[in-house]
Amino acid sequence: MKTRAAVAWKAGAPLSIETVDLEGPKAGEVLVEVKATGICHTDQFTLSGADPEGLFPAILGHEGAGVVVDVGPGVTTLRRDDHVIPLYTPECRQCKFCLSRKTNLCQQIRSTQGRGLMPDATSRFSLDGRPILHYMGTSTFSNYIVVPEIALAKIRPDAPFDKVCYIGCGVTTGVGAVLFTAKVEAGANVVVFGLGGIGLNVIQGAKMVGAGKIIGVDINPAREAMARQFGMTDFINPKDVPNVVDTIVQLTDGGADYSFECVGNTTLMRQALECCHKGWGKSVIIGVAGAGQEISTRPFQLVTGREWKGSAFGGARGRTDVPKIVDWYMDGKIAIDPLITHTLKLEEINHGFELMERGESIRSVVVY
Ligand code: NAD
Ligand code: AHE
Ligand code: ZN
Repeated sequence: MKTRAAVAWKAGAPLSIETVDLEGPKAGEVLVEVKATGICHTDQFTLSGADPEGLFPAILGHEGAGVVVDVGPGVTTLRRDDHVIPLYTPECRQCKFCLSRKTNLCQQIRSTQGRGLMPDATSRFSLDGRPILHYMGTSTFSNYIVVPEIALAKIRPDAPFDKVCYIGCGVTTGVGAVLFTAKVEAGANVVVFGLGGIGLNVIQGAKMVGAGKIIGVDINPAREAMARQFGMTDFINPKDVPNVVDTIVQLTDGGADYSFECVGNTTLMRQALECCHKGWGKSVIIGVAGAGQEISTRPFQLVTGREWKGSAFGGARGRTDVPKIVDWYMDGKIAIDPLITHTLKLEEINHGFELMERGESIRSVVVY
């Protein structure tokens, strides 16, 4: 079949709207009509060329929601008309990683997904006979996609696509990092570096579990108002203080219980670790740093009890946890609507990237 899609032909160039060919689902695969997709900073990171795994030409996008149109042979858990969220972190429930119960990083299809291919090592997308690669196993910047069954979370049919698409990455990543990765407890002091599409969701997760102080750090002063609305108690603009780490240590009587880096900046990653409380402070890296970058700190920071860890997709097990997070939204336990600052048509997708780069949007959502 044919589908409209925003194609990334090469790094650093705007996306190009094309009508591409899409092959139908093979065994264990599902054809999905994407109804809406968010634009995450990771899409921008890949398009910029800074992602060592970034491959071109490709159809980017990984924050979508849609409807099942057709299923391939052997698909048992989904059928036509089911509402779904594509998962860049699948959940096969059979691999060593899934069975460990220690991680959400299902590896069943990771090697082909990382090469922009379906599990049979081919692409379903092409134009004039030339293959176009998938991205993060999802490619939600295409109106129709083919996705493995294990990479789809079935969600309730009354959830609005143009809002719950954000649960496909940003909401789950931020809220999940608090609940599933850090397991923040009530009363704990939390520091969030970067108050964008991810960091604001860390704030709402922290508020949800009853955190004590919730300190936000951002160089964009326009982020303060929205962050306060979501539960931030204190705001630090690094440009206004001589030393961010000292300021946080003073505000928290010795350091944060938990910190989250939601920018992808290795200098901030170090600050996020070093602002943590001696003996127990935990710092979680969420931000994705550019190709070849490294983090550093004095080992003494770890010897004296601080912990450094990372979180992908908020530690959430997609098929199990995503439907629950959709319920939280529908029950009013988490907010999404105020964070979706712009709704665009597919033809306007490059404007969505510009808004993010200029710091004018939290999330832009493309509605098909
Ligand atoms: P965003 O662009 O919406 O937000 C980034 C925020 O960081 C902005 O508010 C910006 O003003 C702020 N910022 C930039 N430089 C700063 C600095 N030096 N000090 C303080 N604040 C600064 O991006 P996003 O969509 O929220 O994504 C954030 C990061 O998380 C990106 O690196 C993205 O790739 C990554 N990410 C990771 C996962 C995961 O599973 N680990 C999932 C989604 C996104
Ligand atoms: N490809 C990059 C790494 C990108 C990365 O860390 N991706 C996150 C999701 S970001 C979503 O916005 C992730 O889940 N990683 C786990 C995985 O298996 O990719 C690079 O630096 O190579
Ligand atoms: Zn993302």
